Parts: sequence; C-alpha cells; structure tokens
Amino acid sequence: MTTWSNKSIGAIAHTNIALIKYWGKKDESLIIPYTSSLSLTLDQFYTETHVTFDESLTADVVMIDEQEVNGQGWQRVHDFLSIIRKRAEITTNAQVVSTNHVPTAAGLASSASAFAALAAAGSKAAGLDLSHQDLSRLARRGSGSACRSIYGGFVEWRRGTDDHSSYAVPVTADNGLSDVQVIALTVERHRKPISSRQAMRLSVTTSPYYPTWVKIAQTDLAAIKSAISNDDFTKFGEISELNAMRMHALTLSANPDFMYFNSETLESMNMVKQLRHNGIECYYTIDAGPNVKVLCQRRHVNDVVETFTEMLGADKVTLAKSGPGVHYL
Ligand code: 2P0
Repeated sequence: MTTWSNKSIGAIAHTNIALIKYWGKKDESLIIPYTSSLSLTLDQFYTETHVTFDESLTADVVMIDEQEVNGQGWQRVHDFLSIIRKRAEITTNAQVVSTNHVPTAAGLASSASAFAALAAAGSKAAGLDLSHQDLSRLARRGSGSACRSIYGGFVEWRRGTDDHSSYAVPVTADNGLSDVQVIALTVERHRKPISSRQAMRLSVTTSPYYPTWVKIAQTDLAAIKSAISNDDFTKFGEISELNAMRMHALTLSANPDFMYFNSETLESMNMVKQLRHNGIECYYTIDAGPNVKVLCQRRHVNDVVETFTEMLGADKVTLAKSGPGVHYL
C-alpha cells in the first residue's frame, strides 16, 4: 500500500530523436520491441504535465494544450493511469493537464515526451517513488519511444524480453559528440495518414526484409555506440543515415507498400548530399513522417541552417541539440 494525497505533481520530459530506430513490436500489449534502439533527447521540445488524483472525480479528466480530450486519446491516457493505479493500489480518478512545448514548426512527435512526463508526474502523484529504470519501463507502456525520454543526451533502449527487462539506459558521451546539432525541417505539418503502430505491424507481418532488419539493427547499434565513444562524427552520421533508410525500406517493401516521404523530403535529402559533397558534413534521419532531421557539428550549423532557410523558409527550420532527462517541477 502507498500513501498519497491529492497533491498536484508536475513533471517535464523532452522529446527524443531516434538514430537507430525502433520499428516493430514483439509484444504489442506490453510494447516489447524486436530490436534495441538509440536516441538523442532534444533540448527544444518538451511536454509539461501535471497530475492530481482526486476522490471527487467520477472519471479521469484529460486536458491537452487547453483542450479537453475525449475518445481514443482519453482512452490511451486512462489505460496508462490504470497501470499506475494498479501498481499504487488505488482506484481514484485523476486530472491530467498537459502542455506540449513543441514548436508547431518542428513537426516532431510528442508521444515520447508526453508519456515520459505522464509516467513521472502520474506515478509520483499516486504516491509511488520509482527509480529512473522503473519510470522508463512504465513510460514504455504508454509509447515505446517514451522510455528513452526519461534520460537526457544519448539513450539506448535495451529491448529485453519482457516487461521487467525492456527499458532505456543513458549512453555516456562526454566528448564532442554530445554537442551534435539537429536541424528539424518541417516539410509537412499534417498528421501522418498511417499511425506508427499500424505501420510497424504491417512491416513486421508483410515485409520479407523484416528478419534482416532485426539482424542489422544490432550491428548498427554496436557501430553507433562505438562511434559515440570514439567521438567519430563521420561514422555516427553515416550509420544514422543508413539505419533510417533501412527502416524506410521496410515500409517500401510492405504489402500494401507505403512511403512517408514527399517531394520536399526527397529534395531535402538531396540537399544534404549536396552539402556533404561541398565539404559541409551533415547527415539526415527521418522518422514515421515526411519531416527530415539533419545532423551536423557546431562548426557547420550556420551553413546548414542558412541553406535550408533559403530552400524551405525560416518557419520550416528549427535548431535543437542535446537536452535533459525527465524532471519534476
Ligand atoms: C523511434 N518511431 O525509434 C521510431 C522511429 C518512429 C520512427 O518510435 O506504438 O510513438 O507508441 O510504441 O514510439 C514512433 O512510434 O510508437 C517511433 P508506439 P511510437 O523513435
């Protein structure tokens, strides 16, 4: 049994960008992935969430960006709160007030920061005092990538084999690579037509290349970890770009096939290659949507930002770098 009061607890978690991608669940209900992944938590984009368990509530109340949430969105938060309630041995309903500080121009997913912040604020409000490892396992149940947002900087999600063994750990980078710059290019602001959940399932069940992805993801992860510890930006960038394209090959080879890129995605990818050809070292990575994130070192950031501002307009270009892990307010 835990002790708790109806105090409001606030937490902040930052979003993260995967460099070695998570793409496919071995266990869909517990969110256990087929492969381990590695990300960088970003400074610019975060979610602030306040949770209060309140005996006077007849149901959970969910407010996101000042709007009351119903339907599927409410259900997802309710199910997640129920995991916390079960663990804390309480039945009280909660009020969740969440604000996303993700610039609309950034086009970054907020489910990672949202569920990491909700795990931290919700568990503490319920009277639980969880370690970072347990917070990571809990956040994973809301959204896979959220387990990585518990930590700042580079983070590895160790796939594990069950609920107990699948969680994220920080990856030390006390050298130049901790200063990597991420330029987010928002070529599309609309919601993706196919959710990551459906897309992953389709890739796992229909792409003939999926078993190869599981093998290669392990090699890519080992290679990027060694690039990080050797402060080797070139290897780091090459592996990030390659791994992103290997993930997208799973969508192209699914049945029915699908593609996240639009024409501006392809133009941005070509521009990154052009810049590289001209001696401005940068690489791209792309998630489950058409937006492109460009990786470079600080010495080239002005050139990269200027090039894409000219090409796409300033409102589509957002600069970020390594950010912190989850913290309480
Ligand atoms: C990642 N993505 O590693 C990969 C790369 C998108 C592309 O994790 O179903 O919202 O909630 O576990 O974490 C996006 O999927 O998926 C994602 P669920 P999530 O960041």
